[in-house]
Amino acid sequence: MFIIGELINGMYKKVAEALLEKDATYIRALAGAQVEVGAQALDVNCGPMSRDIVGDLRWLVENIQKEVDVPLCLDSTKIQAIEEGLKGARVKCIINSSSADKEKLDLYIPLAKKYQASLIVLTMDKKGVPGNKDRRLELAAQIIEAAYAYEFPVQDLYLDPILLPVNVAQNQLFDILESVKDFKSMTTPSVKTVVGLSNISQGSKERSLINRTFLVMAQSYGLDAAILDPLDGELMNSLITADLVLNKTIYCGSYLEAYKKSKIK
Ligand code: THG
Repeated sequence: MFIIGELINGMYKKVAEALLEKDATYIRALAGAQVEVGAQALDVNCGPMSRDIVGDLRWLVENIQKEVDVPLCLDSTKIQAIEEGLKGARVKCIINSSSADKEKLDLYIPLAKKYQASLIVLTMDKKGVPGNKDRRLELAAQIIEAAYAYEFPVQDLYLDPILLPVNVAQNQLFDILESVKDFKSMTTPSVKTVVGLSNISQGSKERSLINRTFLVMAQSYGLDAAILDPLDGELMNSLITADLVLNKTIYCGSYLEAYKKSKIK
């Protein structure tokens, strides 16, 4: 499982404050702490309160990479902000994200190629988030077709079935799991798959339990990557153990420690 730390997001009050005050020390510490416990990439999102998304994303990118050298997952709906982040980054980037609309793909795929970045595409379009797995598959096919047309490597393409909160779309969760498996079977080599894990428990109690239960299930459906809270130790232990059961890592008596010592490389 490729672990993308979710905590540098202006959705969190402290991050929004740090952005406002340009508190680089706080942001750098948050980057370091996530990588320390096993994050292999960091999501970077200015949040809904930012008044200067382009400048804020650039500032975040510049300061985070003073602390860590993992790939950065540039999370914005504003393509100018993403390009500014790409320009400022000396590490590999993941563009987060495009929708499946043709006019968006025509902008984002060439951008990803230009900067040799990976690209996350959400399986949604102007008509909204799909209500079933057939529609997700249809959109996935359109996205893959566009990637082929641009000769964009499918291994650098992450499809996101859009994980919805259990308290609003409980009946969608099984379809989302099956979509992960469906997407993986569409191409050779396979496309990659990713979800924003914490979405599932927004507005619920027992958030950590819901997150880690779904994550383990999604791992067994072939999920490649997740944007998650790496400081949630129980979640990380479940992730590591599921990778072990799925024969992704070698078993030894103290596999949890061994895995953590290796910083989940
Ligand atoms: N897909 C892709 N990118 C994404 C998402 C996705 N990026 C954003 C998001 N979804 C993933 N990141 C988060 C980060 C935080 C939370 C959920 C998803 C979260 N935050 C608390 C909340 O809203 O309750 C904030 C609480 C606080 O203020 O402390 O849950 O799906 N490609």
